[in-house]
Amino acid sequence: MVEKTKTLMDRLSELKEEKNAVILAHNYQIDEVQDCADYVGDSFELSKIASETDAQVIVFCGVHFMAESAKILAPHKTVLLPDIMAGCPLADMAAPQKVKELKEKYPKAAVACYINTTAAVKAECDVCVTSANAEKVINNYPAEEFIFLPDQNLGSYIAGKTQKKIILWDGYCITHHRVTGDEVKKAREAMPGAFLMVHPECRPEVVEQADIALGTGGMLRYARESQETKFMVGTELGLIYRLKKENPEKDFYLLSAGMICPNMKFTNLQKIVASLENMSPQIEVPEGIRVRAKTCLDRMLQYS
Ligand code: CIZ
Repeated sequence: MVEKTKTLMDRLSELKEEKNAVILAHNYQIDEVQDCADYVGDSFELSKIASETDAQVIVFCGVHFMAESAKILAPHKTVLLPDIMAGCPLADMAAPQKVKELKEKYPKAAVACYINTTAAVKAECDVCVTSANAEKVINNYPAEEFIFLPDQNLGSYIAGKTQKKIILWDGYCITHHRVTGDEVKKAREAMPGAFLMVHPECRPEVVEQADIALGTGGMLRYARESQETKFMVGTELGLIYRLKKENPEKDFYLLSAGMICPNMKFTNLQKIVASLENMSPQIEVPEGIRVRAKTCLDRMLQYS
């Protein structure tokens, strides 16, 4: 470990004790952030940990909507997002006003939102989903028609798994959507025999060519339990670090060199230490929005 990192790690340990803090890192974070975290996981796993931990301060190393979800579930805790500019372009593709307009246009439809939405959008929706539980929630929720937002690719994927009617929103994750069917065809030719797992945020033509479509938690489980030893991975680069760490005897290759989310790379060890020293930037959610957004998240638990 280089001297500077060691000093920062020592300082982080002192601050964690002094402030009674826990460090949560998303699966897409850079290596040093994953290594210094108390827990690494997907956004929902981390929000649940946030709500159950005894720590008073939660340092959420991810993007803005994730820290908001932690604050929604743990309103009495201080939630820090080490770089306030770490946003989610996909979450920003949905605004509460447009949700209200669509609800008027389709009065019989329930509104299901992906967890990648702002608290203000969740407050307008009936039920939240993650990529891991979307199919189950949609099939179990008592409605026959859904407005699904904001990810059109995840929405199309679910539409193929249910008899229910899905009205798609036109949003997408820039990191997953950039991969084309042609690129996948070439990647498969270049690496015959590799098992291809992709995220359902990828385009339908990419998902069709994959061996399996899973969220990050599902990919980690599959890699651990399967007999396969060589994987091509169609999701954000950060997951490759965790996959290799947990399965040192297996090989993992990123499906496409462009699968890097710039926002997920904003956070580093130095910013985590600074956020605890300054107790900033803190995430706040207005109570009126928080209570309604929590209902949307609670229903996800109820129907998944
Ligand atoms: O829910 C999450 O953490 C995201 C954005 C992706 C995933 O599949 O874990």
